[in-house]
Amino acid sequence: MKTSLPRLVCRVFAHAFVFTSLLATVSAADEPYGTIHASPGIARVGVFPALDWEINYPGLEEVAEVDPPGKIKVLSETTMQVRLLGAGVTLSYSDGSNMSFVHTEGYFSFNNGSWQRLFAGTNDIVSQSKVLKTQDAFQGQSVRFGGHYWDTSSGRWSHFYYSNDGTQNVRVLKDGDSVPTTYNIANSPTLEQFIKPYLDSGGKIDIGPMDMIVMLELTHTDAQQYQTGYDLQDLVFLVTFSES
Ligand SMILES: [Ca+2]
Repeated sequence: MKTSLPRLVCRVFAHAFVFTSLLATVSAADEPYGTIHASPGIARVGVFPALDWEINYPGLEEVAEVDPPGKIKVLSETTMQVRLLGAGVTLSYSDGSNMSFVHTEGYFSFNNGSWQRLFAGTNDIVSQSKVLKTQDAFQGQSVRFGGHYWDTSSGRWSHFYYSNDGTQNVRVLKDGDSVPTTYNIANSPTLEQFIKPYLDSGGKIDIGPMDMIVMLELTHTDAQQYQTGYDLQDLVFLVTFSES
């Protein structure tokens, strides 16, 4: 179907209207918007100028930002989907044999609200494609993550770490960020299989442009960052942002 737009543009040219480009912005900055470019700048009657139309989509930087080290701040209306990529707390004999995944729980808090449990179990039951939470959000709202595991040796829950609790145990990272371990996680024997598809060969996060990854360290403290057990893979969430 023909639209009336080219005819309108040509009529403008027919009146020998001089311009360098014709711009038409069709919606607000936080939504996809389009721009028309026309050339040549001057067109005679009967000459059809070349038009091209490009559509621009909002980038992640317009939708959300990291409140370091581990909180997400929403910058414009969006819908978030949260998936769990893995739960990497393991238990083994002192010689490293008989390794098994440990029961772990992952939590979500929207806009400083109460903690909602998104996951309970071991890595063996994690389905990376399963959406655990869909959350609509507006500018100024925030998202936090938390977690702990069942410590069989002490018979109680481990310390509950959560976003911006005064520790570095929860980190939110974007595409291209380096995993903030003190050693190259990509070459580490402690690297979990579940995180490999989300790292490039240099150990940087490789996710979609509208994604954030949330990495939790549950077994080690800030003071133990030089130990290989400080691997930030004890719970790993993927958060994907889209338009509401
Ligand atoms: Ca750990």
